Amino acid sequence: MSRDRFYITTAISYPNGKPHIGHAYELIATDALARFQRLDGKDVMFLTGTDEHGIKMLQTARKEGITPRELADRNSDQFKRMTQVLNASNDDFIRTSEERHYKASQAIWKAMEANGDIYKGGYAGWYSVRDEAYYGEEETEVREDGVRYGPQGSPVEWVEEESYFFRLSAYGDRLLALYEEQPGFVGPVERRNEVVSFIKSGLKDLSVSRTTFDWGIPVPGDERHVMYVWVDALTNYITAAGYPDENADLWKYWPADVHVIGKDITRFHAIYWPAFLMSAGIPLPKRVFSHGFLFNRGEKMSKSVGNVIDPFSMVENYGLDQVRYFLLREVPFGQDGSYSHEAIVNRTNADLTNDLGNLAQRSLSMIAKNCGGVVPQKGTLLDVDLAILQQAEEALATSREAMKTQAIHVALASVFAVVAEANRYFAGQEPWALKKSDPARMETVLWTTAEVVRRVSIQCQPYMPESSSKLLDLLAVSADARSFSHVNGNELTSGTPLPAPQGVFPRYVEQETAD
Ligand code: ME8
Repeated sequence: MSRDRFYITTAISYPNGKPHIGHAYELIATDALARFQRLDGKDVMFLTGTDEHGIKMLQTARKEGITPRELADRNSDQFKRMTQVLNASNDDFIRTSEERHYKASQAIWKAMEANGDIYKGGYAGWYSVRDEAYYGEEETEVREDGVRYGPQGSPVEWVEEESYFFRLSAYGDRLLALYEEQPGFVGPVERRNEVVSFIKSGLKDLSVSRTTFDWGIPVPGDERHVMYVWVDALTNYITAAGYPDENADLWKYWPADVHVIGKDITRFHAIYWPAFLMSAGIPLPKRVFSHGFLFNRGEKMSKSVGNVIDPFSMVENYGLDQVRYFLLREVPFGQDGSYSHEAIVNRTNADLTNDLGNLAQRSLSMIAKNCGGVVPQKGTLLDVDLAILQQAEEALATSREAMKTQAIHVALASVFAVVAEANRYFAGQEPWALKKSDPARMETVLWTTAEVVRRVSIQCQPYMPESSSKLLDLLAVSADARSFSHVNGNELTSGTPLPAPQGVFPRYVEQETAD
């Protein structure tokens, strides 16, 4: 029987600089969503990569005195390294400078052209290099410094040149119908509303080629033009699925189940992308989900302010799973969030070291000392035991529902509610006091606690893969019994030898030098 497929993507990042925490956040969240579906039995394809063309790349390269390709090579390697350092489970890493991507981008261009949606004209209007976006004059404003800015707060410049256009204006009604028929096409709902009102204000045709530089994919049949970077960037999602070879094995993954992106690029994914696909006769992705922005103590990160936090040093300082957990638990996915040293330390010491870590450590060391280092006897389960076991099982149902709408924080909260309750259970049952009075009952309480730790650890894998795996090792759970189908069933067998217990979540201790 063929398994359900699940294709999930991140945005592809501009490698005009090194990866920052916003990039790390998106990758970690998308990885958690991908791992969740994999553990739930789906055949998952997870894609990430770098978006290497456009004027922004060219300008940065010029400033550094290197070619855009050299800049792309150098920084793309950093983004690849980030996938490893963050333990991302992506199946592919696409670079838009690859041959396969030139083929796909030229093919979609030709398909849109064949459909009568591409025509030549002249463009005169405002362009933001930082956003690589065209803006209508009404979306821009001149500020006190005399500079004109676009809606995302980046400066815009006047551009006038010969350009090919995409007949975006013809797609307004079809796009509105799409959001009507598929209310989940854009999430969260605030982003959907923005997109709808933008379309209702009237769509203009989109300039889709440039002639003033050549760092891009040549327009088929007119090589003086390169494609507007967003035409090629969006196409990456189908390049990786084998387009234009619709017989390619990977094409089975298209349409994507969800494109995970940041809120600033919703317009490109929820308007331009489905319009290009409709024009080219390619099925549409099922959903676009825009997450919020991360701020350092509430301030926007920027190189000039000097508060850009390097994800590599963050992982080194706090630990990978601590960073993953913090970002996924603390920030409701879809909303903006803030992080600070104190918030990370407090959250991870409280939830990971004190709650989950201690639960595992206390129960497993009691087992090592009092039950001969094997899984204790289950005995007769009382209502209190059954209740906590059941809550651990129910968290999975809650998580499955939450993950349908990328509510990662809700899924994670349901798992950690079990951990908190299990700590109350353990304290309330006082297994240390039962040691003399009722050793059989002590074993049952320890068995129940260990079994809850097993159920919880399986469910923690999408968020904290490495630590969860260590916990499952401590419970002697075999590698083939770690998917979600084993949460309910395959319970710990009394008498199974267990390895010596070890702490999994060390407490973060302030160092003299820490700022
Ligand atoms: O936009 N917090 O690339 P990019 C959270 N190449 N997310 C953030 C963030 C922050 N502070 N800063 C950026 C691009 N992001 C295009 C995408 S897709 C076909 C092309 C997110 O390197 C941002 O919203 O500027 C985007 O989803 C991703 O990081 C890459 O941003």
